[in-house]
Amino acid sequence: MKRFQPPRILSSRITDEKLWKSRRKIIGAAGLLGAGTLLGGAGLVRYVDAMSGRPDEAPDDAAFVATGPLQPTPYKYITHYNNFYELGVGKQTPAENAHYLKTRPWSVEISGECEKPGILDIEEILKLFPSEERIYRFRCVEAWAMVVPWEGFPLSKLLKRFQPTSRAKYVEFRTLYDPERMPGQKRDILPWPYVEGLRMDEAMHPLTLIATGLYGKELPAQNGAPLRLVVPWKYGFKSIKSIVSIRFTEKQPRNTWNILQPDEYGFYANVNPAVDHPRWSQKRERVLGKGIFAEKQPTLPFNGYAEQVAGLYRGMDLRKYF
Ligand SMILES: Nc1nc2c(c(=O)[nH]1)N[C@H]1C(S)=C(S)[C@@H](COP(=O)(O)O)O[C@H]1N2
Ligand SMILES: [Mo]
Repeated sequence: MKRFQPPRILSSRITDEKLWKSRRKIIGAAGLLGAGTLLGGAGLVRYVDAMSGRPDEAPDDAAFVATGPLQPTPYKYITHYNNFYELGVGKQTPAENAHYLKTRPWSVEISGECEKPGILDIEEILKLFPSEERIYRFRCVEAWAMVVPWEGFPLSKLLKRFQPTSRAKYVEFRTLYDPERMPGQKRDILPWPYVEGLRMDEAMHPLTLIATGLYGKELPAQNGAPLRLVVPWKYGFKSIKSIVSIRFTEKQPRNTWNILQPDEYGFYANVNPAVDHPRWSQKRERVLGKGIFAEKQPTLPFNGYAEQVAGLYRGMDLRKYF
């Protein structure tokens, strides 16, 4: 694996990040689970326009401070250290190949166990479901971590519109299959298209987000434009990008990484420092943007969202259902 070289900072990107910071006021819990449960926890956190920033990474950001425990990772890292095999297997190739992924026209088909299956155009989706900002921790199974200020809406709002039946126990998601727009699909590195799945209660959980933007801007292609899933208490691979199909199912769907290596990647993939990946520890994580020599930080159960989601798994053996 190539060692990560911090990307050159594009001045346009700096402006994006600065704009975002200057226009932000107080960001609360968006009325979601009630601010009380969240503030001070690792979930949605309250930020104010105030000050700080590490001079080596955001020299122009000397006037910003996160008052909560979640300080967003600089835009350049979130957008230049990606996993998106459809746009290349390197960490920086998705950004380099972003121009291949044309995101218009785009539509999403909703099918399976629901009363009102249908197809929604991306413009319609953006109109129907106004976006809110959610600052979430992100933890890749490869043991790196960051904090991402997403824009998006709860997946539950979209799903409810199609009226899932009582037979809908799971939701399956698929990425676009189009080797012209996704040149990585010309090679057999993964079985295409990329597929992911959630249990219905996970999909309906208020933390589960459809992201359509980043730092107050449209989602960059390399982060899964025009819309991707974000499940902050699960390892990164569950957060499937560039979705074109959502299907309600009775049976548990197989997800791409589980098909490929079932002993390494389970269906649940809840962040769990107590259950190691067969080839490496999951106890600690490297924080992107802090430099490769910085001390790793401990990984938290459910990536810090245990208070909100541990109840979904009560009584389950999380070693077996990893
Ligand atoms: N379609 C698709 N979705 C994907 C992937 C992928 O290769 N293809 N990689 C996954 C993995 S392993 C991770 S860690 C996250 C990375 O998201 P980010 O690049 O926005 O940080 O996307 C996930 N979603
Ligand atoms: Mo990942």
